[in-house]
Amino acid sequence: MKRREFFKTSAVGLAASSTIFGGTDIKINKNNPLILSTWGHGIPANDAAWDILENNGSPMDAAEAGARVSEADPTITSVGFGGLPDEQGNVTLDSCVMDHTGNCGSVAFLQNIMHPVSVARKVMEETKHVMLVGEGARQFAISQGFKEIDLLTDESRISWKDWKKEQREMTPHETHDTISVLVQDKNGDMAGACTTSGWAYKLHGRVGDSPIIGAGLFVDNEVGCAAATGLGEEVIKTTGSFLVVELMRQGYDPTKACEEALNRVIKAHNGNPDFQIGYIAMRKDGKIGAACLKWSFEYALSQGGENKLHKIKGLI
Ligand code: SD4
Repeated sequence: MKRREFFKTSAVGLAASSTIFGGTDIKINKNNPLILSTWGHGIPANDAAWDILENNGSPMDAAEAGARVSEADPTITSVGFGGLPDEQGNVTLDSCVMDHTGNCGSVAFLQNIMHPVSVARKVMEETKHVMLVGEGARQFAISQGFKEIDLLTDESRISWKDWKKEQREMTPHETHDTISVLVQDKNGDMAGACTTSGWAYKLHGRVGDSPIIGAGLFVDNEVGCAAATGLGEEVIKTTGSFLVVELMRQGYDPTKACEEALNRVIKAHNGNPDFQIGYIAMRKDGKIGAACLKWSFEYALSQGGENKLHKIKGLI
């Protein structure tokens, strides 16, 4: 065999072995689409994502559509329109997307735009970059046809004014309802989206994990995908979502992978962290998992025509 042909054959061989995890063969989940998202508002997000899959949309289309539902809902105070502002009263948004080819896009510290997830997707598809922040991200959004709006609702303005009177430090577990949406389509391909207004009354300019690829979200179409909610600073320190996916690659079951990623945080905080982190994970064979540090966590799972909320307890 000629050297060049040998390399060609080897490359095919490598691609074919993409379903081997920790020495175990795992079949790719096909003809069984799945949508997994964080918290109770994952339910309407999953419904929107499911509609897209049913109409032959891509997993990326579905994940984006799901995230947009929470972004547009003024009653969700941790995402998009109606999200609680920073300490100066500015709503600043973080979001990212990643598709089945490993392509990704992200925006951080974006203001006055209703759908950061769609701007993140435009960054992925229309630019050579992965991440745009702040004023540059806003200008890019406008150049792409996004309209500017005031993201502060009457209710969130009142909450911010009340907070200003007391200046109480918000504990991180009070502000952790980021929406992350993970999707696997009927071909077994995966994509994800993550979007948030972040930590309520944060310092102006603060960016969390949600727009950071590998922290708030990671998709590896060979292995699986994962996403985070909770205290972004601690998710970033452990590259949480990437870690969960890598643990699945090593053979960890999705829930065990989420738990192991959280164990590292528990260890770093001497066994007693006083904040919340939740992970959701989806493996290439269609197995899903989730875990959270403390208290409880809910995730929404759509599968086979059912869309249900599941509640789990914290590890500690
Ligand atoms: C962040 N992970 O910015 C986000 C917080 C969150 O709703 O989950 N907010 O740290």
